[in-house]
Amino acid sequence: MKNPEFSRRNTLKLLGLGSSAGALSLFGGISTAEAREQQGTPQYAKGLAPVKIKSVKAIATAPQGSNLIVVKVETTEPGLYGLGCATFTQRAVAVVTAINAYLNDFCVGKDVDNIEDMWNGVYVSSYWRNGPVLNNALSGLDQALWDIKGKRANMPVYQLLGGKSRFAIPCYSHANGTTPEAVADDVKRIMESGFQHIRIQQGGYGAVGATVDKPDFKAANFGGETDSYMNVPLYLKSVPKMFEVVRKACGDEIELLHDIHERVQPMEAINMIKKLEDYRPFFIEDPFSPENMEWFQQLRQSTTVPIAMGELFNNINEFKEPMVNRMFDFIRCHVSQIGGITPAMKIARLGEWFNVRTAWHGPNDVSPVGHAAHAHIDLTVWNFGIQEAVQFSDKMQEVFSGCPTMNKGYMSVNEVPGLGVDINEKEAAKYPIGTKSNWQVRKMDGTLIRP
Ligand code: GCO
Ligand code: MG
Repeated sequence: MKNPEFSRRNTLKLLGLGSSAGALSLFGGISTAEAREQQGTPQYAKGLAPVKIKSVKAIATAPQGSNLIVVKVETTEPGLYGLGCATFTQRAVAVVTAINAYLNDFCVGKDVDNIEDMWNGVYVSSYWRNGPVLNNALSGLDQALWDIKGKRANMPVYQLLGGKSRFAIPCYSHANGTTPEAVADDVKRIMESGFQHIRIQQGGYGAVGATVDKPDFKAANFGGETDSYMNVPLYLKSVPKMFEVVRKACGDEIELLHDIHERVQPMEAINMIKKLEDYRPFFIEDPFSPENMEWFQQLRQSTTVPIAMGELFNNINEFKEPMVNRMFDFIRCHVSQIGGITPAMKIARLGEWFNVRTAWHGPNDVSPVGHAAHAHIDLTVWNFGIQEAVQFSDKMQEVFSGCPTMNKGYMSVNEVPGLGVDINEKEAAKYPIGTKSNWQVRKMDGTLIRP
């Protein structure tokens, strides 16, 4: 005879009361509380107490000159900690304060596993939000929590993000020179090391380094002593010439990129980009300032040269619509400037639906932890475009172990649980950060240029 207790309704109620926990107590001979406790603790953490955040601190270091900020999240599980990049090199001290004075208090005692909730919690915790300082602090925490989750899951973060869509990450390197011929020589040198994508700049941004004449504002003692001068007409003429010389010297195969770095008037940028069509640029970056997003319509109607935009973006409202309206082809966010891996994955997924590919900002003022975070995302997302890469000096690798590696133009991550990068705090302390940065660029009459 069927035991009435086993009636379907009772079984469902039991299961409803805590799903399989009830079943476990029914069939496993242990108390419901034990079963719920056991059921509440997923397989990978069976026997492990829930892990809480014990402390959040900023580690500041500058082994290669650029100020780098890394967040270290320590947990209640001995030896388990995470690292995340919070590098805003021009205002590094402000980010350190945001982390040590606010983030630590907010996070201590909270569960390490709920990254999405932690992200949104910190994001609104200051009421006012979306700024470079607070977003970088938030990014450090976010990346560190992903690092911890990878270590708890015993797998590299890219596996948590969806696994590999490619065997390694194609990257671009930087060629420079004060003349087009010198740039071409530098491109050849970099091609020999296997890169198939190379950014070309003559004299740095805005050809500032290729200008010899003394500007009128300096003769008039206007502006600061260290302010630099940009000869806009010379720059606008030099870029098409540089592409012509490099294409002739290095061939049609190599993918060439250039960064206008928002330094000219929108219509000047549009006219110059049109002159580059014959040289098939892979992308032209930051033709306009984030303050001039409306000009993209005009640009799209004027030329089909692929465009990359975004290292200065902080706020989703700056790029959501332009992406949906396909106003550029590559999104170049500085991942820590927008708040870390969590928002970057959302931006990449959004881009997939509108053919906008990723090209995360990856210069010297990103820590090796940040470069690793880029790489884990890059390995996973289908709409990956290209990754900006840098070389890590020996000093840098003494401070940071497990840095991503470069081989023939491809970046690879350290195949260990988490993001794969660790820090030696004693070594890091040998290279204190500074507060000086100079982004004052002026025209002949002294007018400041958005740098
Ligand atoms: C790039 C960038 C950088 C920035 C620098 C600012 O495309 O790599 O434009 O070089 O100028 O990161 O601190
Ligand atoms: Mg740039």
